[in-house]
Amino acid sequence: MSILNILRYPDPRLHKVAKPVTVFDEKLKKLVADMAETMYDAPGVGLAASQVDVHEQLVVIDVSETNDQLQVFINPEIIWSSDERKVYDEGCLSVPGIYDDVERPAEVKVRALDADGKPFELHADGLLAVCIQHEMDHLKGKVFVEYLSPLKRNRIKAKLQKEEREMNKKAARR
Ligand code: GNR
Ligand code: NI
Repeated sequence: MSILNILRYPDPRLHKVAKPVTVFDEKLKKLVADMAETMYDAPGVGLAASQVDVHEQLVVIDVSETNDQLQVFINPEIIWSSDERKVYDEGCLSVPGIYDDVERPAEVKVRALDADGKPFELHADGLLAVCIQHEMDHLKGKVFVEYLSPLKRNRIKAKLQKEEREMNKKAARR
């Protein structure tokens, strides 16, 4: 298994639209395992393939306290969402250190395939519902900061670009 590099906002590759998975083979299983390892290592509660520069419709999520309830969603579709909305203070591994409120449907029903290509449906609420919608946005090339005001988004962009420059300077000195 390997830990994959997570793209950081405002990397333009985060805005690519992911294509459906069509082949369910060992290579896909390896990608799922590497994405799970990368998510647990980060640590995060979810990871979309787009974040590791693989532009295929694949998401891993584990919202359990014990980190032993991995859920894999391939080619996910939201087939129902509640009229009720909830605000959640979201974060993102591609936008490190930034948290802000995002309003989304409180509950969703999702249809997806598992790592073997077998279809399943799931009704989600709470953090799982937030996470599924956040990850599916990544697959569409959307990062949660795009829900914030342009002023906030530009401040976040500037802060992360500055951090990136500092990181690159440090790396060059070594
Ligand atoms: O680890 C994560 N935590 C989180 C918290 C609130 C709302 C969404 C998330 S998802 C995030 C991991 C991530 O960036 N997934 O794309
Ligand atoms: Ni994210």
